[in-house]
Amino acid sequence: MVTTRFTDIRRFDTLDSTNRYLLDEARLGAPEGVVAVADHQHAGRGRLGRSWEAPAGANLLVSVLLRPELDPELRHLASAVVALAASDAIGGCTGRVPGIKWPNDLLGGDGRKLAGVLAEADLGSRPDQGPPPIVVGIGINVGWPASEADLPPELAGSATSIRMETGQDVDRGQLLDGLLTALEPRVADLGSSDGRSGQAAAFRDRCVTLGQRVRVTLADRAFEGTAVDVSPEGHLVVDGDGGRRTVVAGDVVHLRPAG
Ligand code: BT5
Repeated sequence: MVTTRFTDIRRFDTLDSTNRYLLDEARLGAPEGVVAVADHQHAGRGRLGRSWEAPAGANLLVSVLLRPELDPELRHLASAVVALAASDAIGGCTGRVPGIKWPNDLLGGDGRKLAGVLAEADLGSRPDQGPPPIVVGIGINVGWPASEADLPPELAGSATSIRMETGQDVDRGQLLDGLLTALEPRVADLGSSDGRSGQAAAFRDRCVTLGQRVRVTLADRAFEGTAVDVSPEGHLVVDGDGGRRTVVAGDVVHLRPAG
């Protein structure tokens, strides 16, 4: 593995959540680059209080601690680079590079969810500990579900895995190596303006949401339009009936195909 940043890899049989663990470590002063991997999570987190499901030993459940110097409106780029690195790593292991649904999902060929990304920042951190920590976690469905029959009713028709997509049994350790190796230069890019716009452009190139008619649900309203661009900050630009709007990842409850 070629990485200088992600050398402290902490492995657990069981944790409540790798994101929770690293947020606590960050509060205690852990540096950028600590990685937490669990075979099983008993309280895996999705966005906005949703949960992330995976049986023990089947999938990759990993979080990384970043401390990028990013203005608040650029923070989504921290999760964007993790999604990109995961897409790189899956492509490296299987020969098929998955597309990314803005803001945080990797999709299989038929639009089912193959992986989800959750970024959580500790904005109350002490200034003497450097930029606020951002913990970015990703759950990649590797071996589970093995088939549609494995899925609980609430995920039927909406989740897939590397196994289901390709028929391959990918080694989770190799996938993690690939992810961290791909992530290293992408995180380094967050430190410069050119690097950031390069990462946003890479995200735009892999973003399968563009060109789609979408329904964007925010906390207090919803609207429809066509997703036309990803901004240099990583926001989604939507051409709607009421004009062009820029949608920020943290404000979105759901983004679904319209109609
Ligand atoms: C996400 O949330 O997609 C972020 C998932 C992040 C999980 C990782 S695992 C390592 C780290 N530690 C954590 O505690 N979390 C991170 P969201 O967009 O809110 O999607 C959650 C929704 O996806 C759920 O409400 C389900 O409908 C669905 N879902 C749950 N588990 C799934 C799975 N394994 N595959 C596909 N869909 C799933």
